[in-house]
Amino acid sequence: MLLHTFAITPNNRKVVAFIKHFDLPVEIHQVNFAKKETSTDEFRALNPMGKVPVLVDGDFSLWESNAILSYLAQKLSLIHI
Ligand SMILES: N[C@@H](CCC(=O)N[C@@H](CS)C(=O)NCC(=O)O)C(=O)O
Repeated sequence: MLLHTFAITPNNRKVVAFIKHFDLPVEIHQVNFAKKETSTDEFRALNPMGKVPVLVDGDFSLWESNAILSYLAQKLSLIHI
């Protein structure tokens, strides 16, 4: 899995904290806002809103930090929805 994130904001930090706490196999990619990385067609294909965090799991992408936390928690069988 791959997480597109931006280090300093709470919505991003809580997802990274969860990943590190559970030592999940998720590659962390810091987006570069200065280079308008979230405005590219490639990124907008992952999240049409152009915001981070975005989790990519195979050909599935998910945005909204709380949705990502729920998805990861389900993967760990911490919760069942
Ligand atoms: N409700 C969303 C908020 C996402 C969000 O606003 N992300 C900000 C950083 S915390 C962002 O990507 N801003 C860039 C932009 O709006 O262009 C979540 O919890 O993931």
